[in-house]
Formats: sequence, structure tokens, C-alpha cells
Amino acid sequence: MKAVDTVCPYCGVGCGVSVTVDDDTHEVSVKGDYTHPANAGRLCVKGSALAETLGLESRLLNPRVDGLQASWDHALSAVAHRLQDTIARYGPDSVAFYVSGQLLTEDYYVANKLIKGFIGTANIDTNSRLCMSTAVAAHKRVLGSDTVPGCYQDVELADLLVITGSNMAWTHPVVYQRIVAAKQARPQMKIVVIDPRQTATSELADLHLQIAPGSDIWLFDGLLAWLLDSPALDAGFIDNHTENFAGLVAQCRQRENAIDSIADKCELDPELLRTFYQWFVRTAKTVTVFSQGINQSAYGVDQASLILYCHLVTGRIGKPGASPFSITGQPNAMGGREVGGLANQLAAHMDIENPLHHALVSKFWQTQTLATKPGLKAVDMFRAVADGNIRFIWVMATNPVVSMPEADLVRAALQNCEHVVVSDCVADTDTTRLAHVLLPAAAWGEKSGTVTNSERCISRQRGFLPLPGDAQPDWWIVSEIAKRLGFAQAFNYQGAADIFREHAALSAFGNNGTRDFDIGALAQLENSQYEEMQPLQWPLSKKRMFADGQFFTPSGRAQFIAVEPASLPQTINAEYPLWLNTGRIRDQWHTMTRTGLSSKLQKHTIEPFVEMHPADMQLRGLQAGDLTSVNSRHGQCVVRVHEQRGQTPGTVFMPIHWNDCFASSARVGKLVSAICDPVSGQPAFKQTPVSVSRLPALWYACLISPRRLSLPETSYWCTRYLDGLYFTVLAGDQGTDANTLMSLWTDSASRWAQVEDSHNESLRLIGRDDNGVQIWFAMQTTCVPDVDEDWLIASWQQAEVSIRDLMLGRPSGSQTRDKGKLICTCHQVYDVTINAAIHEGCDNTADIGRKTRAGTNCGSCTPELDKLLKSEVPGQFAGPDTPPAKEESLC
Ligand SMILES: Nc1nc2c(c(=O)[nH]1)N[C@H]1C(S)=C(S)[C@@H](COP(=O)(O)OP(=O)(O)OC[C@H]3O[C@@H](n4cnc5c(=O)[nH]c(N)nc54)[C@H](O)[C@@H]3O)O[C@H]1N2
Ligand SMILES: Nc1nc2c(c(=O)[nH]1)N[C@H]1C(S)=C(S)[C@@H](COP(=O)(O)OP(=O)(O)OC[C@H]3O[C@@H](n4cnc5c(=O)[nH]c(N)nc54)[C@H](O)[C@@H]3O)O[C@H]1N2
Ligand code: SF4
Ligand SMILES: [Mo]
Repeated sequence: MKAVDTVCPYCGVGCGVSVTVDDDTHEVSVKGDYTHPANAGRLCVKGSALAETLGLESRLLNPRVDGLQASWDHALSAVAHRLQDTIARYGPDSVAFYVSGQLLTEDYYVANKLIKGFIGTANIDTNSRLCMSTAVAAHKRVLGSDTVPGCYQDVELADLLVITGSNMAWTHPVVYQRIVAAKQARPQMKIVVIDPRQTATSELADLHLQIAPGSDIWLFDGLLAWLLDSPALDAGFIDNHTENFAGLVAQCRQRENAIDSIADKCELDPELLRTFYQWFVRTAKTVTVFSQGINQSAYGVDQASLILYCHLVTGRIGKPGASPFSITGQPNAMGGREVGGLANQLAAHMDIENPLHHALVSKFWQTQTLATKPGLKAVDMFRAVADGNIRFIWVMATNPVVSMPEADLVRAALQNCEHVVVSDCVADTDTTRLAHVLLPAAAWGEKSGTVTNSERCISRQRGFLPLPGDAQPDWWIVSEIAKRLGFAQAFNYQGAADIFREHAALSAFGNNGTRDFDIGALAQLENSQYEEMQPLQWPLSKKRMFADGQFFTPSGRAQFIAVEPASLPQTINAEYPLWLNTGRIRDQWHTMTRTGLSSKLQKHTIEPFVEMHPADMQLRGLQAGDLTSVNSRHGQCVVRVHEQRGQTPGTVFMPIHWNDCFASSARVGKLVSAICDPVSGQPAFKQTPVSVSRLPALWYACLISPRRLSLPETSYWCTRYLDGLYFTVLAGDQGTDANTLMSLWTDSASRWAQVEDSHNESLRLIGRDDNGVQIWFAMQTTCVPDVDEDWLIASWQQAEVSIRDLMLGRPSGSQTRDKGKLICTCHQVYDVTINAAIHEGCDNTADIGRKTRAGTNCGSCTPELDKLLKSEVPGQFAGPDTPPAKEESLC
């Protein structure tokens, strides 16, 4: 057995993971690392399923140039040549890198160094622009540096925890579990959740403020005004440690700040708002956690600034249990900020437009060509690709055709771009489909380096598997290109440790306490020390920042820059009468390239959906499970509607995960407007006007096959990969028949069994060849055919299973499989079983766990168990999606 301590590649909680690899079977098992400060042994459902995502079936294993497999030498030369040629013809600003908070710090450092330092353009931006750039801009504007003041312990120590724009029960589950434990230990701790919809997180709240979309700006401006007249104001802190308080007060006083007026703007009951303000005033130990509901907004920087102001005027910053706390999404969002991955930063928390910083970095990198002006931010970068001003783009570790707003324009821009290079570990994504050059990157489990989590803790990611095929770490790929461009001396790294030491040395270079980020003490680590490095938080001397009231502004004081709240830049209207909110679900990670490989994770939410309040469904004549067309002025998606009482009428919610590799038309980015915060450039992903209408279907079908097959003309399909089989659900508005299907799949099967009813209302087809069953297909006019998917997977290649049973899709004599909806992914426990346990007397989650095992591994489903326990009609819970009537019989 080989045992390796590493770190989870998903969210910004940054949990430590202990991996063991069996020397003989090569089987990998994954557990939470008991010694890691972030998780102390816990893992959420995604972390627990990591071992299921290590297969090579979807991997990109060789370089490809213009559609053909190539050697590294050929591919690297092609990239270097195309880069050089473009720069020679059109100048350095005609090339760009679009990178990711999922790169390791070492990868990120070299990418940034190459383009800013040596190619001489700052046209490098990252998917963190879509994620954390608002928080970065607010921190820098108000605190003078991009420093997250607090740490995880603060959310446990707080007497009042405000969670705004974060569904952390699903998105930062291990921090959420720490909060649950803290509240169990101190029930007097109050939790306020601010979110326009009910979520798994709002289940825990003492007070849920279900505000109007995008109205946090009014809510926190009102809170600031309320605080100015309250005993919570900390005059000493304001006098000694802040600037422009008088200006802030003058601006704030100009507005109508009566509770009723603010409540009106936020569409809240004034009494609930008053309660929140009163709790905030009287609780010294208050932490405000914020995430994408704040960041992904047209006025995100102002909203985040207001949150910081509310903490500054009360002196509640950097103290145990008292701090604003922006929690980061990606595993290395923070590392990316440390190396300056955004287009307007330099490395090591330095600024591109600061002449002193420019001189320091030029000297340290020994370069004359360091970029002098900020590059293009993500949305503008892809617009420049569309306009032909950027002619070469290299995309690393992100999938912009899915994750950018107005995503169809992004796709068109890449389609027309002269040179598109993509480094990914997965072969087929919506973005790799458009690449001229594909570079195979090493994946989690194979690569080594460091990441920094939400509380500034740097952890080692350690490889435990050999590099498959030609895959190479990202830092290696970038350095090899740099060498071919003639910068061998500056990129002559032998391993990740070399890069880390250089990064650490730069953080201390000319610093002398003027910059927050300084890990210079690590610049001399030996390779063996780097190998063994334990998780450590920066600054190395203390857990929290700013407790002393010293900020990194020129005056050393926090800055109050007055904020003017404004209405949203778009409005709903007769054509697009609903607000579309987009976000995450519990068991998937982003564009599903990795979580989509786990059969277990694929069972919690099986199809893309739009969640809608029953009143809005009734208005449109929609039944739960109907296929709908969701339209905005930018595009259309086709998804099932889920009834959701927790949704505010007039708003709908769609998940971000599905894309063209997994469904016909569920890539939500094509609906979302590319309206950005004017300061940070972060898109307002949470508010787009849309319409939703029913999409009639003539037939519904289920197709199961070991390989992906061409599909008949359909208005809808969605596919999942479960234990070696693709399960595809289809619906069509044009007729199709057995002959058409058999000719479509003629390459995959030579012998057919077929049952068709006389009225053409149902059809079953089984296609076989000498290797056994290759195609299972069922179609009917009423709803998606029912199938026992676990039984089918088990029976697929068993000779003794009768063709009749196989045709049926379940063992003969069995009733319709009605397990309901999967709740506990780890132990595969469905709500029907849990409801039965509740009816038999289980009245708490521990009891349910003892009886059914649900919730006894990672605990990610605990909010859903709570909801089932509370619900009057078991099974009808609001937080997680309610199974639509028609979906109960889905395959
Ligand atoms: N399971 C899972 N976990 C993840 C990820 C994943 O893909 N899957 N991704 C990771 C990444 S990169 C990120 S950035 C984080 C994101 O983590 P979160 O920010 O928690 O995730 P989201 O679901 O995008 O949005 C959070 C909440 O904001 C709410 N919201 C929408 N509009 C508003 C508003 O106007 N005001 C307020 N106050 N709230 C609003 C939404 O209803 C939603 O519940 O998650 C990380 N963790
Ligand atoms: N509508 C809407 N859109 C959103 C959001 C939203 O809330 N609503 N949220 C935004 C946010 S916060 C984020 S962070 C983005 C995320 O969006 P993306 O970054 O586009 O999504 P991922 O699926 O994480 O893409 C990562 C890619 O990198 C590959 N990869 C994984 N590991 C490695 C590696 O080590 N090296 C290389 N080279 N490749 C690797 C994966 O296979 C995958 O293709 O989406 C944004 N888009
Ligand atoms: S909370 Fe889950 S996804 Fe996030 S780091 Fe921990 S195990 Fe990974
Ligand atoms: Mo993110």
C-alpha cells in the first residue's frame, strides 16, 4: 500500500485527502485527512467520490495538432511557431491566455510569468474573473490589499453568522458542517441566510431573508445607515483606522433609509429586516460570509464594499468570530490571486500600474519586456477574439464555451479565431471541440504542487499515480513553450519545487512589510522539505489579518469610498417576465468533466432542470416534469421544469453544470447576459430576464448503450454514464420508427429484437452483435419508459437473462421500481426508504442513519434529511429538487 496526503481538487474549502493505492491491484481509496486544519477528516460527497473519477476513459492522452495525433515536440513547436508568428505580425496584444483557479500555484505562476513578463502583454485572465474578481476588487479598494481577513474558526466562534449569496451546504459543505456542529454546541448562535430562494443552507437559518434578486445593495446600505445611529458604532476604530468616514456618512444620509423603504426595495417583510438589523447591532461577534450571490452581480463591488463597511464601522474585522469573510469557490482561487493571474495584477499581490511594483518584478524576473498596462478581462477578451483583435488564444483548465455569459458568442469567437490552443485533461469538452492544438494535461492524482484555500492555507497537492499516455503537468507544458520562444534561462525549472521557491522569494522581494502576501520564509525549502510541507497559513505569523487596524493602503487606513445604490441594469418585461438565477447543485462540479465520471454522483440529480414556483407553473399551464423552452434575448435552453415552492414567484433557477456534451440544449451560459460589474468586470450571472414555455413532445424514449450513439432527430436528449453504460433520455416532436433507428445504428448492432404495439404508441428494440447486447431502446408516447437501471447494469452481459426480461428493462414480475429520489449518494439511499423510516418512528437524522445508513458517511445529505423530517408531506421538500411526477419512472 502506498499512502499519500494530498488535497481535494474541488472547492475552496481545501480539504486534506488521504489516499491509499494498493500496490498490486492499483485500487485507490480516498479518506479525509484527519490532520488537515480545514476538514479534520471530513469530506463531502464530491470528495468522497474522488476515486471514482480517476479512470482514463475520457482522458486526453496525446497532443493533437489540427485534428491529428502528434508528438510533444511537434505540438510544442506548432504552438510556439503560431504564437511567434502572431506576435510578429500583429504585436503581443494580439495573443491571450485564458486560465483557471483550478491550476496549481506553480502552473499559474509560470503562465503569468511567460505572458506578462516575457511575451510582454497582460492579456491573461482567468475564470476567477467570473468567480472572485468582485471580492478582489472590493478588498483592494477598501482594505488596500486583496486580503481575506478571517479564517474558518471565525464561523464557529461567531454569535451571529450572516450568510449572503452562498449555498454553502452544497458548495462549501465541510465548512457548513463545521457551522452545523458549532450551532449544535451553542444553539444560541444565530444564523441569517440572505438568498432569493430557499436552499439547503437556508434550512439551518434562524432567519431567512428571501430578498428580491440583486437587492443586497439596498439591504446592506440600509444596514450601514442603521449602524451609523446605533451603539454598535466603534468611533475609536473609525478615528484611528479608517479614512473618509464623513464622506460616507454624508452620502448615506442623502438616502431614504427608513426600514419600510428598504424592505420595499428588497421585497421583504419590514419586521424581518428590522430583526436582522437589530441582531447585527447587538452582536459584537458577527461574521458575514459572502459568495456568488454578491459577487456575480452588476454592482458586486459596491455590495461587497458595503459588507466591508458594516464590519469596519463596528470594528468587527480580523477578530475571533468577528469578520467579513469572502469564501472562494475554486481549489486554487486564492493561489491564482497570489501569483497575479488576473489581467490587472502583477505577481505576488503587486499591481501592474504601480511603477515601483513594475520595477521590482522586472528586476526579479530579469526582463525588459514586462507588460506595462492591464490586459483584457474575460468578457472583453472573448469580445476581442470575436472582433479579430486577438488572433491566438490558449485556454488552460477551464471550459469557457460553457461557463462564460453569452456563451454562444464565445463559441462563435473561438470558431473564427485563427489559433485556439487548449490544455485539458479531458478529450471531449465544448471547448476542446474548437481547438486547433490540444495539449494533454496531467490530472489530479498525477500532478504535484500547491493550492491556497479560502482561509489562506497553502496545502500540498501530491501525485500518487503515474502520468498516463503523454500527459504532462501544466507548468511543464508552459515552460517548454517558453523555452521554444527563446526564454530558456527564465523557465529552466526541474520541478514544481523550483517554481514554488521562486514564487516565495518574489513575495518577499522588496516587500519589507509593505505587502500583505509574504511567504519569503519558504524560499529556501529543500526539495525534500517541499515534498513534506504541511498545510500552512499565510501570513506565517498570525491566523487573522487587520486585528491591529493596520491596512495596506498608502495611509495605512481602510478607505470608505461612498457607494450609490442603483436599480438593476436590466428589467423583466412582458416578453421575458422571469428572473433567471443560476448556480450549483450538490453532486456536480462545474461542467461535469470529472464529477460526470462518477456513477454515484450522477444519480442525485439526473437531468438538467429549471426550478419554478407552482404559481408560475400554473400561469403557464405547466406540469412538473414537462419539457420547457427557456429563452432569453441571447439564446434558448430545453430542460424539464421542477416544481419548487422555495422559489420566489417571478424567479426561476437553473444549474450551471450541463453542457453540449451531456444534453441537447442545457448550456445555461448561452442564456445569461454578459453584463459586468464596472469595477471588477465580473459578470452578473444571477439575474437575467427569461421566459419559460411548455415544449410539446410526441414521444419519450430511453436509450442505453456501452458506446455513445448517433441520436435520432430529437427536441431533447440528456445523457449519463453509469457503470460502463450510457443512459440517454430523449424526447421528440417529430415521428420516428424502428426502421429509421435500426439504420441509424446499423454499425453498432447486427441482430435486432423488436416489440411494437399496434397503435404505434410504444416500441422496444434490442440490438446485439457477437459481443452481446449493444443497444437497448424503449419509446412511448406518454412518458419516459420505466427501467430498473441497477438491474439492467447487472444483467447487461449475462447470458442467462431472458430477452423478454431484458426487453422489459426489469426482472419479470417486479413492480415498477419506485425508489424515488436519491438522497444519500454515498450509501445510495432514496427518499422512499427514508420516508418509510420516518413513518416507522425515526425522528432525527441520527436515527435515520442507524436505520438506513443515509447520512452516515460524508453528511452532505443531512440538510435534505432534515427537510424530509420537517416536511408535512414526506418527499415534498423545497431545498433540493423535488422529483417531478413524470421523472419517477425515468431510466
Ligand atoms: N457542489 C458544488 N460545489 C461547488 C462548486 C460546484 O460546481 N459544485 N463550485 C465551486 C465554485 S468555483 C464556487 S465559485 C462556489 C460558489 O458557491 P455559492 O456562491 O454558494 O454557489 P451558487 O450556487 O453559485 O450561488 C449561491 C447562492 O446565491 C444565491 N443568489 C442568487 N442571486 C442572489 C442575490 O441577488 N442575492 C443573494 N444574497 N443571493 C443570491 C443563489 O440562489 C444561490 O443559492 O462553489 C464552489 N463549490
Ligand atoms: N451561469 C453561470 N455561469 C457561471 C457561474 C454561475 O454561477 N452561473 N459560475 C462561474 C464560476 S464561479 C466559475 S469558477 C466557472 C467555472 O467554469 P469552468 O472553469 O469553465 O468549469 P470547469 O468544468 O471547472 O472547467 C475546468 C476544465 O479544466 C479541466 N481540468 C481539470 N484539471 C485540470 C488540470 O490540472 N489542468 C488542465 N489543463 N485542465 C484541467 C477540466 O477537465 C475542465 O475542462 O463558471 C462560471 N460560470
Ligand atoms: S468540501 Fe468537499 S469539494 Fe470542498 S474541498 Fe472539501 S471534500 Fe472537496
Ligand atoms: Mo467559482
